[in-house]
Amino acid sequence: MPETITYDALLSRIQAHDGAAHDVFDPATGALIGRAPVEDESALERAVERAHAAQPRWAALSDDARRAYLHDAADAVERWAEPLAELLSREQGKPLEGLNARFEVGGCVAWLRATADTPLPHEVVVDDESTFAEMHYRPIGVVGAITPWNWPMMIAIWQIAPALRMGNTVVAKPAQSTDLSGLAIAAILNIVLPEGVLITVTGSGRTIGQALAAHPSVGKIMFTGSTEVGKQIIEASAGNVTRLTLELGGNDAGIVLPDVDPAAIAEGLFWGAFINTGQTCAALKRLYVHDDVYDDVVSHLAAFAAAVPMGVGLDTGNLLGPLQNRKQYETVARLVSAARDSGARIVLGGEPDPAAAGHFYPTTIIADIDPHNPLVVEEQFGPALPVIRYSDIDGVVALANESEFGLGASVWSRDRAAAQEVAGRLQAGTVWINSHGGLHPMVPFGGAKHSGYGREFGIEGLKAVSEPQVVVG
Ligand code: TAP
Repeated sequence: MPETITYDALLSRIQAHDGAAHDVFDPATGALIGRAPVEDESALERAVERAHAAQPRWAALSDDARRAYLHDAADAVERWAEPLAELLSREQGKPLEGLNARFEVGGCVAWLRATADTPLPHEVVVDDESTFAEMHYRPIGVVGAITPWNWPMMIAIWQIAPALRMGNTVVAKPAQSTDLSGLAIAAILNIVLPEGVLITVTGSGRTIGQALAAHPSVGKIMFTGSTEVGKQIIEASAGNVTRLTLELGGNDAGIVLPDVDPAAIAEGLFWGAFINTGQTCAALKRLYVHDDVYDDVVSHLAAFAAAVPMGVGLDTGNLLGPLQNRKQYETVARLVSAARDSGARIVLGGEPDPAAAGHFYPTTIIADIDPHNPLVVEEQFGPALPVIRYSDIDGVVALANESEFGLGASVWSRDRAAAQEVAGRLQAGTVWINSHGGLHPMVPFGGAKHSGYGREFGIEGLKAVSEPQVVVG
């Protein structure tokens, strides 16, 4: 019998059928969509043991064999793409269309294939009369993969695919508010992967996540989430000298120079800030605009923003959705209230509908705001963008760099050399020119300062999940 590729078939593979579980609700409608298992530390212990036992066989395969598995996994995700996107939309809230659920599933396929195809040959570091030395990249062992709820399938793939490619096995711990999405993407990969190579354990971060980070048989933790939890992972893993890649919070600045065409950049600014309804680590979260073009940039941006539909993800035409959870909704509401109370000008939005069933916060743009207002200083992680006026480039660079975060930044100008000069003064892991937040599987990505350390993607990303070994002679 061929597999039945439907949403119900996907849900029945991953739902809790017995044992401890929690209800999962659609953040757009409040409807119950399923039940997710809640596992305990003994399940984590069993998972690490299984992954540890499976690792030598997986590592003993040739690199080509593991690359073929990743392509087979990409084929499986392509076959199941529509049910995966539907689940993502129902559980995370993001619409099917636009840079949302189908786009995220497509990103999983693209990253699986790119990770399979990235070459990582031995590197000759010295070859002279006295010495021949090469760098080889060996597996670490078991990798723990801990993910957030904003891009729950794609970020899982960012961690899992390179770890598998390099001969590690993986124990994955999804964010509890999107654990069906984490279970689903792993279940589809497991249609093709050998037993024990990828195991998902669901449950609370404070128990399962902490135990994974502290486990002596886990050689590396790939973590994406908040800076606060990142610090807890550093502490939990220190005793085992566990390797860490930490992709943490961000509060990306965008700096608009005075020579821009405000109409031409409005769309790029909007999607830089509002992709995934603002719930993106490297979204543009504070926009600094030169006084000469300030009013025009604000009005073109607000006009573009007002026309972008927000609503239930499965309804045709919507490009923005709800906040994924109530806690995040409350953070955005608190920060917008603080901005309003300070006398900042609400150009668009700012008035959520109290009767809405889901966690919808309207697209909000706030102008004439103090650079030290909480909406500017804190990470809002939602659809509310502060636009700050500036007149002095040294001053605005200093403001951009004041943040403890340093994930991304952008500079907007018709003059590439001028933009690059400003880019060179910004403390951020990535600086985009005339765009914000675009990622590519071959371009290393990661943060400076409290946005974390280590780099994902491309050759750097493969090296990050391997143990470098120098072979001399
Ligand atoms: P967190 O609360 O940090 O949760 C992230 C993950 O860590 C979840 O799976 C969580 O499990 C788990 N966790 C919680 N406490 C833990 C502990 N003590 N030990 C180990 N694991 C623990 O973040 P979030 O709310 O999901 O995501 C929002 C934040 O992530 C934002 O700051 C955002 O900027 C950042 N983020 C960064 C990036 C990149 S690439 N830099 C990408 C996306 C998001 P539970 O869900 O069960 O608590």
